[in-house]
Amino acid sequence: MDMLFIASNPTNMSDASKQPTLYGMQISAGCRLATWAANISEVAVAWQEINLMQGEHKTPEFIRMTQGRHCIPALSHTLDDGTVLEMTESRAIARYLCSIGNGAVTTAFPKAPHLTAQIDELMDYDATCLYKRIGAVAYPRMGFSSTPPEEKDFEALRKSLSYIEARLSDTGFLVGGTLSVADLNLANTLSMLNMVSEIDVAQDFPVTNKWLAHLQTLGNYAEVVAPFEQFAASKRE
Ligand SMILES: N[C@@H](CCC(=O)N[C@@H](CS)C(=O)NCC(=O)O)C(=O)O
Repeated sequence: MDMLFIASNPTNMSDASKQPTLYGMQISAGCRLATWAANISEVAVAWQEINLMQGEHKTPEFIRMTQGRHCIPALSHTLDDGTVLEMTESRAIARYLCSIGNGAVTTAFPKAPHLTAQIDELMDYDATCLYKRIGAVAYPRMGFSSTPPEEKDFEALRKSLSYIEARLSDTGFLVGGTLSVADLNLANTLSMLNMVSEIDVAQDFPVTNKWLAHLQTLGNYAEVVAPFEQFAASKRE
């Protein structure tokens, strides 16, 4: 398990020893979300690879750190007063990293709770619906499921894309006319569309397509997604 540092320009952190550590594998969508959020928010994080195939998530220390869940991504962050935050759940980790960072990614609108509610709504939608729908189509193609996708799975995914298309305003963002963690979350999940050649996003969902193209120019998206793109390409061959 090699440790390396993957982001520069620490913000709001008093010294390097207080940098959070992210644990995971870059082909995991949740790990990519956390890494991308840290980069855009200029939070320097240490990266520790946890190779699931080699069982590195089943070590006693990782099981302890994840409170028995042994899942990635996980984050550990020692605060200035010595408090140790150890947590799982990619969306919550992304929110946290954005909230301790440079403010480039909105996580809440303190003066407009109705907008915060929309961030929450969309991220809950990702967790409970969108991710499962795209997973139903993409996971079998990545070798992570043996259930081949059916027409109803494609229809469900199209329904989600129609929903996102309608939720995008002419500001080019999902909520409040500004970049929020909901944009990062949903765009990151939709990176798995590269396994779904049956859906022509550019033609059928042009607003979503433009939004995705813009989001993919932000921060180190290209670098973060590269291992997954390579993996996906190898599965498409
Ligand atoms: N809802 C969680 C899902 C985490 C999850 O299922 N991670 C998978 C890899 S993508 C994992 O760690 N599997 C190994 C295990 O659970 O033992 C999140 O978004 O972080």
